[in-house]
Amino acid sequence: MAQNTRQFPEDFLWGSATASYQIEGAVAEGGRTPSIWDTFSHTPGKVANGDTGDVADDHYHRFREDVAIMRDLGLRSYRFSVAWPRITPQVTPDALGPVNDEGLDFYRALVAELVAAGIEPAVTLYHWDLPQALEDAGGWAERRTAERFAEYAAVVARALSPQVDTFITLNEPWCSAYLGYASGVHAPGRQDPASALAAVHHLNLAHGLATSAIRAAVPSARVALTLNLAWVHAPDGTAYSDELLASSEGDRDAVRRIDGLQNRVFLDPVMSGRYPADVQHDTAGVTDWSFVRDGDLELVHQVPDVLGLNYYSPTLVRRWDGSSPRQTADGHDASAASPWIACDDVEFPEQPGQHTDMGWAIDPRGMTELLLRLHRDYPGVELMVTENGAAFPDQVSDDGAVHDPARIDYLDQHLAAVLDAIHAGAPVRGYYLWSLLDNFEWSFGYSKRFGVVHVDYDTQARTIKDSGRWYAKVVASGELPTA
Ligand code: IFM
Repeated sequence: MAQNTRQFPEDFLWGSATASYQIEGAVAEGGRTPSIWDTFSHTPGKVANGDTGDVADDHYHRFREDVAIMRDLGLRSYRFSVAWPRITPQVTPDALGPVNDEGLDFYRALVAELVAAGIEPAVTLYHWDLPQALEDAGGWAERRTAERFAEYAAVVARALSPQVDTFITLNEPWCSAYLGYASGVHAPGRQDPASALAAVHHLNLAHGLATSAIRAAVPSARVALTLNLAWVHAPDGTAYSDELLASSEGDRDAVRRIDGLQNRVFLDPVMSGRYPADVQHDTAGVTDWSFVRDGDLELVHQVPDVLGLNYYSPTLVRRWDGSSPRQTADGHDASAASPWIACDDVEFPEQPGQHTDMGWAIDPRGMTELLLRLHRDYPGVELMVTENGAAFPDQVSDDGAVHDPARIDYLDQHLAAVLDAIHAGAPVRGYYLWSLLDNFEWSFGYSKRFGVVHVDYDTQARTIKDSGRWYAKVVASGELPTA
């Protein structure tokens, strides 16, 4: 009998993902103190329409209803993040401060609800809501933030184990470092490339220290790291390969640089205990990298049990000729500070084809390519798609439903791309759809909808979209429908 090529492995973990500041609300309840996103979103002009996460999806009060929706959808796993300022609200750069039981109790209750519904929790420890007090002392540009993070990580792991067995140290450190400290379009909104590169190192250090701390506190825990890696390619099809390190010219140089800043500056130290020499060389005019102390690379070099990939869109680059209008289809504002440090001669042309409401090109090939690259470079490590999904301008129709065929199409294509990687041998253990609920999309506020469940922000009514029903069928059958 022919192999069903649309069928996933039997033990494939089907889930969906959210993050604390994007859904919880209740920012002043349960002993929580402000995070950098509270400060940033309350700063005029930083977030579309002046939106904040003060209420968001009110998940803090409605988590039982949300877990019931997940159960109805038949989800096997739920990835959520813990808000650090709920757990140690008095943290300072020198001391973690007392643990706030009320904060832990919220997550204990959520985990209990999930387990009772037969849904496996996966916990992200840092999804961008840094306690403001730490930012006031330097934030991720300051080494002690990484040290406190490791202590906080062990507290959470101890409190939520064994009901939770997978702890993801960081979500997308690329965004924390470059959007937070170089372009400033994310909290804390700083525009200082040297601080951004210091943040890169301290985030890597935070992963390493936290991994050791979790493993010491809870030896049975599985530790993961989630990176938003880029499938970087040029108009002539050149994609990153190590050969580009030797011959860097024109578009090939652009591919190498962007790959270095987005992929290798995180993968190389964590997986191999070294920083990419070309990135250090390219950025030597910005910083001397003296924030990397003797012995740090051994601390950072903590290979996770699971590597999480967040993939949404491809990254098309080429060498900018210096005269024609510079293209920035990656979404950064050409007239403002760039997240791409020492890349003044790189531009991001628009990729032809369809785009989501974020303006992101739709190209599932990157999903397969990145999973295969991770498998080739790190053969023993389990892989997980920890985020994938799309924003579209959904509306509730007169029939009361939300018809979102474009999202169904996007999910179908990207799940097929995951299957391609599995068939080629990549050990991809699961997939978390971003996102369960429409939510606070950072500097875009509530103007972008990623959920498979629609949220009416006036009434907090939840409506499962067509894509949610479609995903439920895929989860139940373990296979993609044939066209
Ligand atoms: O909403 C974000 C999420 O917080 C991190 N990954 C990308 C998503 C969509 O932009």
